Amino acid sequence: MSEIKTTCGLDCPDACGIVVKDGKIEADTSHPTSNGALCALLNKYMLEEPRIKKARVNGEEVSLEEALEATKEALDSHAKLLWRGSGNFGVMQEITNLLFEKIDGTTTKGTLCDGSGDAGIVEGREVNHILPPEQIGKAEVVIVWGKNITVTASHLMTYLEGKQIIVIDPVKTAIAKKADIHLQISPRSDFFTAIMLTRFALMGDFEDKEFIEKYAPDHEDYYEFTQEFRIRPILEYIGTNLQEMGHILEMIKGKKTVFLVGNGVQKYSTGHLTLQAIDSLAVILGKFGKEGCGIGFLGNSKLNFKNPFDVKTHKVHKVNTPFGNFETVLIQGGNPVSSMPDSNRVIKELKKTKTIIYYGLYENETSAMADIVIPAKNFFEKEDIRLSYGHQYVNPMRKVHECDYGISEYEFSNTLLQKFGFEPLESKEHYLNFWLDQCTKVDDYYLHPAYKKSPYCDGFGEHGEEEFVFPDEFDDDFIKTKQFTRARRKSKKEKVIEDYWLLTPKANKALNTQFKRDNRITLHPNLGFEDEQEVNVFSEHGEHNFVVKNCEDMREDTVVITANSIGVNFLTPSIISDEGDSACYQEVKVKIEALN
Ligand SMILES: Nc1nc2c(c(=O)[nH]1)N[C@H]1C(S)=C(S)[C@@H](COP(=O)(O)OP(=O)(O)OC[C@H]3O[C@@H](n4cnc5c(=O)[nH]c(N)nc54)[C@H](O)[C@@H]3O)O[C@H]1N2
Ligand SMILES: Nc1nc2c(c(=O)[nH]1)N[C@H]1C(S)=C(S)[C@@H](COP(=O)(O)OP(=O)(O)OC[C@H]3O[C@@H](n4cnc5c(=O)[nH]c(N)nc54)[C@H](O)[C@@H]3O)O[C@H]1N2
Ligand code: SF4
Ligand SMILES: [Mo]
Repeated sequence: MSEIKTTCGLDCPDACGIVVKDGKIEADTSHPTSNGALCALLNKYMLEEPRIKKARVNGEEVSLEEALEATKEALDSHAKLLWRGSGNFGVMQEITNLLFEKIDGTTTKGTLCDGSGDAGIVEGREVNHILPPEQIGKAEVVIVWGKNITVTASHLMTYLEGKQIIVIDPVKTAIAKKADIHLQISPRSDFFTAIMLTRFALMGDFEDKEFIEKYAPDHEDYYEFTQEFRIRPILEYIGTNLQEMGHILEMIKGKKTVFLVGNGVQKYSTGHLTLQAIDSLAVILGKFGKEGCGIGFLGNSKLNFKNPFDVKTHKVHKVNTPFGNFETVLIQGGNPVSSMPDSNRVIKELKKTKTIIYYGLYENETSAMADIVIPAKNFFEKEDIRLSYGHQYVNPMRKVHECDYGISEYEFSNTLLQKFGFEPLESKEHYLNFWLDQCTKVDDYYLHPAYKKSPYCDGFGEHGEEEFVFPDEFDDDFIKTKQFTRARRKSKKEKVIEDYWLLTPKANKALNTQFKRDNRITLHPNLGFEDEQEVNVFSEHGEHNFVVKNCEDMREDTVVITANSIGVNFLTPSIISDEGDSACYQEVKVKIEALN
């Protein structure tokens, strides 16, 4: 019987170990964090998804060789851009950078994902270390803050067993239903929540004096800063009260506490401040650098790695990419027409380009606009290395299937380099080993070079020599203009309802826009819509129709359209976060109009 170990390459923090036995996919039961189970995204939805098998040029099916020749001609232009998504989390995805460097092309900077949160962490701690899952296991209390853990990082659930759980989320998620306390806050009020908890902690002597004297000597200035925020209106804005805040602090007092913070808190222009304020709360309470304590955010999977694919090309922004400035745009491993914010803007810009090349696995909104379509190979069909943004293990993704269509990123780059008359790439093994050689081997797995058993146990900064940096100013244009607009419907007959917060979390049957798509808007029954009713949802950026699903788990001022929904990003803004070059999908309010 043949047996090959590999890793799931989907953009998911769990980065599960897989064993392929005689072609059959099974969970790797000896993998340290994946608990002997794989999820339905891999086991079912990915396997069912129809692939692009044939290359196309101008709508006609052609041979791969002809499509690569057409790609060469299109890239042989004055202005060409590489826009890469995160459809496959392997490091070899980035090898196309080497091609773009040689042909004097442009690449992108910034992120659609976790950049603003990351920037806030770096501001406070200087370096964003991954919290090893074992530390979650050792905690007594776990605070799940803006993370839909049962859906987006389900393998962390076993680490939560037997713990007290506090959830801070505008939606009563599955984990919120199991929690000891669920703080169902107003969206985008996390910064204030952290500030208030910190202020009450300091007022009630909950702080860890020894810890803050040593690692955060500016704590007194920070206490003053928290006092600039008026308690009553802010608690009302958050949608909480003194008693609830007190319960949370009592529950954490003297307990080993881990904070698991998700993307939900930082899809806003001020996301960096939110993460820095949550960090500050944990610092004041002394919940850093000790066993069973710490903050797990999404983490920087490439921290401390030397990256052979870092290139010095000209770069444009990934959030509001000016596609129209380029003659040729190569889109690899992504579906920007649907996944980028402000779809109207994206489509208008892409229409200005001469040639769009889509290089991916599946048909989607982006492949539909492409002039050239190149079928990719999936992560079972090529060699790669998988890093994780949720744990410390680095694993090879091995070729376990032959596939007679598609081309790997390595072959694609190498072929085009040679068509342009450049030297070929180094061997595949050269690049794979470049990454693996930077890791330490433990049994069948490799440890990340930035791995720390208990991050920040010697203090903050790269070498534990820095003090924690607290935020010292808060400037927020969005709140000034929209702070107290409340969702309301004056009478049942009124058709248009004002200003709902739009949340766009991830869905369980999709990995971003891959696999099952949706068309639902979930909202509170008190808003007076019927299940299955069709509504037009609109914002200052655009509009789209969705189908209503009523749900008591919602706040009355908030609606949810999951990130896999067709058309969701017609509603979202393409603004860039104040720090971290990140998208701000939720910096928007929407209106809803009944259509029937
Ligand atoms: N099944 C599945 N898993 C995935 C993905 C997927 O598409 N599907 N995508 C992967 C990727 S790319 C990423 S980045 C991760 C992200 O995974 P998560 O970090 O879990 O991010 P989201 O699903 O966007 O949102 C998480 C939670 O934030 C809440 N939320 C929204 N706004 C706010 C707010 O203002 N404050 C607070 N406190 N909470 C808020 C939402 O209600 C939701 O419960 O998931 C990964 N895992
Ligand atoms: N409204 C809203 N929008 C969001 C988000 C949100 O929370 N709300 N989340 C954002 C986040 S966190 C993220 S990470 C982005 C993700 O957005 P994208 O990076 O655009 O990812 P997907 O939409 O999943 O598209 C991935 C595509 O990659 C292709 N692919 C998969 N594997 C391979 C491969 O090995 N090689 C090649 N060449 N192609 C491959 C597949 O064809 C697939 O269609 O979406 C963002 N968009
Ligand atoms: S998608 Fe995530 S949870 Fe599912 S198998 Fe892959 S890594 Fe594991
Ligand atoms: Mo993401």
